[in-house]
Amino acid sequence: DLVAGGKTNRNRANLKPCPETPPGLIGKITINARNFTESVTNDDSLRRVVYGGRYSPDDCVARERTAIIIPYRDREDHLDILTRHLHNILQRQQLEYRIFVIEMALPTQFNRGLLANIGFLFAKETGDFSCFIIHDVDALMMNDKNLYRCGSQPRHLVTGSTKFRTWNDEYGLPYGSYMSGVIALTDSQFTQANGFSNVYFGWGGEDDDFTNRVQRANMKFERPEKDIGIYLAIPHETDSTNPKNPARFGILDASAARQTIEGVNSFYNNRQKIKYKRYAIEYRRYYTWIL
Ligand code: BGN
Repeated sequence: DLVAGGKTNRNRANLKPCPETPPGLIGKITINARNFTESVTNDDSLRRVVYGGRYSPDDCVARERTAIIIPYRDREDHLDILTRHLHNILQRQQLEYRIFVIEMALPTQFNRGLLANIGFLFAKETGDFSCFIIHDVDALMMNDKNLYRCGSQPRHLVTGSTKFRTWNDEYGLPYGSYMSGVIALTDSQFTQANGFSNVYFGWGGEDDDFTNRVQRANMKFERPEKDIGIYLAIPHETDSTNPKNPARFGILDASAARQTIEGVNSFYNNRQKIKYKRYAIEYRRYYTWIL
């Protein structure tokens, strides 16, 4: 019984649950925007990560076993910053967790919803997770009290991001029903919504579709307190190789009719189970990478 950190702990069965409120939290985190990794590279947390990007506290039993799922393409610098940042904070939050990075084989157009579904299915196959977090690659949480746990309803962990800053709010949202960036759902919540739609290729719409799915499944997104769910978006150029999907408006309009026939349960029309071919899997230092 080798636990995280490489130490053998034969008394795991006797461990107490971790406290409801993790004792080591700091609150608002300062991130050096000119040198993102500076604040975490000196931290012991990176040494405690087990290859494949996982961790489990060795002095208590975590209250949540969280799978972080990052739909990904072509943002290696962001991934490096985000994963270090997460290891640093999620360990302070005393979570058991693992980071999965799901990448689509080119030349297919990016499909964030499909990757989220596959990440969810893959994580379920891999471990016994109590919470699934679909995470943008460029979103850095700025308050470690934003616990990466699930709730009795699906959770939108973002109350504001620098990506949507306005003249009077450093951390904004583009519109009230925006539920994207970082979301946390249990297996049953994600399944009840039938996951994401698989048919949005290119940029935009898949997240609004998912918001509608959650609502139609009689659930409601909840957010943390305003000053807790704040995020720094790593600045980047518009991604010219992931163009806006011009069909997204029409697809979104017809979203209700597709909810039960395509999603995490099936690819389309229930004719086939969602299928994907795994080209590669690598247990990298800070995350598990699946192509
Ligand atoms: C919305 C996009 C979202 C995106 C947000 C924030 C659409 C659907 C057509 C109405 N939605 O406009 O996908 O996350 O902007 O950038 O394009």
